[in-house]
Order: sequence, then C-alpha cells, then structure tokens
Amino acid sequence: MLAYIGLGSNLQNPRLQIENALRSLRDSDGIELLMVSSLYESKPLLDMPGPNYVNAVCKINTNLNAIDLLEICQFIENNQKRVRKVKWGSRTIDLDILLYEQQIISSDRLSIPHPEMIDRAFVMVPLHEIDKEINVPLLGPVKKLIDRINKLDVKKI
Ligand code: A4P
Ligand code: MG
Repeated sequence: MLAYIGLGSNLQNPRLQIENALRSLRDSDGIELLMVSSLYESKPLLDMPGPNYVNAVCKINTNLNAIDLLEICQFIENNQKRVRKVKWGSRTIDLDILLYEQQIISSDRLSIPHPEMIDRAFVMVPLHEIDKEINVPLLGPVKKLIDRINKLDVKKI
C-alpha cells in the first residue's frame, strides 16, 4: 500500500526530530521509505505562540493496515518524548497519516484523508513536491488543490 505521512516539529532541534522520525520509519518492519520531501519552515498555525515549525512529507510503501501504521507513528512520537498537552500546542514531533492508498477512513482514532491537510501549505507544498499526480479522495488532484495554497506561508530550508 502507498501512504503519505506528514511530519512536523517545533521543539528541541526540529530538523533533528524530523530526521530521527524518518530513520525510525525506515527501520520499522513493514515500511519502505520511498521518498522524502525537502524540509519547510513555517509559523505556527493561527498565530499560536511558539517557535517556527519544520515540516516534511514522506511517501512509503507498507504492508501494514492503516491502524497498525498509526500505532507505529504514535510509537515513534512517544519515543521522541512527545508530551500531549494542548491541542495544536508545540510538539517535539507530530506524525500524521495524510493518505492511505485511496481509502477514506473515518473512525474515532483515524481520519484519512487528514481533514485539515488541503488548507495547510506545510502539507500541500511538500506533498506536491514529491508527487504531482496523487489524488486526494473526495477532494481532487493535488495538482489542482495546490492552486488554493499560499506558497509564501512556507520557506524551503
Ligand atoms: N488521528 C486521527 N486521524 C489521524 C491521522 N490521519 N493521522 C488521531 C494521525 N493521527 C490521527 O492526534 C490526536 C489523535 O488524532 C490521535 O490520537 C489519532 O488517533 P495528536 O497528534 O495526538 O493531537 P493533536 O496535536 O491535538 O492533533 P493533530 O491533528 O496532530 O494536530 P494538527 O492539527 O496536526 O496540528 N503549524 C505549523 N506551521 N506546522 C505544523 O506542523 N502542527 C500543528 C498540529 C499545529 N500547527 C502547526 C503544525
Ligand atoms: Mg498528530
């Protein structure tokens, strides 16, 4: 199965946090890391207080189902000592499953496609960088969705 994961960090050396999470994904059984975008810097959403974020998107091939993939992502988050306090608060690492094949999943634990992804430059710009042909179920091709995004919201680093 092809899946896309968004990574974000704004604490404790964000670049290193992203690199460590990518290494953990690569080392996980059942996951083959196919592609990684450039890193992008942006301000926190909604002008929340806190340092700027570093974000990236990766494309994987996996034989895990979506819930097992979520569990790996949460294991990696916990491993990097992520403490969940406030919704949308600063974090050492956040791993969001953006797309899982062309599946639409809506359960307590999992919403795929990730509901806010198409409004977020820090997701759409790196996603478009690594795959210009992908389709977001229900919402349309990334090639079209990218036109709604203000690319100045992110800076390639
Ligand atoms: N969950 C549901 N769907 C998914 C999915 N597709 N992938 C559930 C991953 N998890 C998913 O997530 C809470 C629950 O969402 C999980 O237990 C899982 O079952 P969380 O990461 O623990 O909590 P959160 O931080 O409150 O939510 P979330 O959705 O990760 O936060 P956001 O909306 O991603 O916002 N600004 C910039 N510039 N860059 C950023 O990366 N990130 C956030 C976080 C805010 N501002 C940002 C950035
Ligand atoms: Mg998350």
